[in-house]
Amino acid sequence: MSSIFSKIISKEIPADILHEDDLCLAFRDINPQAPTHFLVIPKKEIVSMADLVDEDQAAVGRCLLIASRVAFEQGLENGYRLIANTGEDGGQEVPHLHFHVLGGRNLTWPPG
Ligand code: DGP
Repeated sequence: MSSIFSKIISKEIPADILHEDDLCLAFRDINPQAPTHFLVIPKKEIVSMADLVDEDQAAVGRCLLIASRVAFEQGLENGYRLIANTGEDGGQEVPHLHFHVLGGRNLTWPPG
C-alpha cells in the first residue's frame, strides 16, 4: 500500500531528512510531540510491524541502528523513546512502517 511516506522516499514531497541509505530514511516528524521527534522508515513499502516477514530483518535492523545513531547525533544523551504505532488499536495513521524517536523532554508513562 502506497502512502505519503513513499512520496517522501521518492522526494516528490519534501522532508527534513536526517539520514538516508539504501535501506532506510530518517526525517523530522511534521507534527512534533517533543523537542526532538523524528521518524525512521524502511524504504520498502511495509505497512506495519504486523506485516514483517523474514526478508525484512535487515531493513528493520538498519532502521533501529539508525534510530540509535541519529538520536546520538541529535543530542539525546539523556534518553528518548522509540515507538512503532501498529494498526488501529496502536493508533497508526500512516500505513508505512515507521519508528518514532522522541526526546528532549521527560516523557510520561504509560502512554494514553
Ligand atoms: P502514526 O500515528 O504513528 O502513523 O504517525 C504518523 C506520523 O507521521 C505523525 O506523527 C505525523 C507524521 N507525518 C504524517 N505526514 C507527514 C509528512 O508529510 N511529513 C512528515 N515529515 N511527517 C508526517
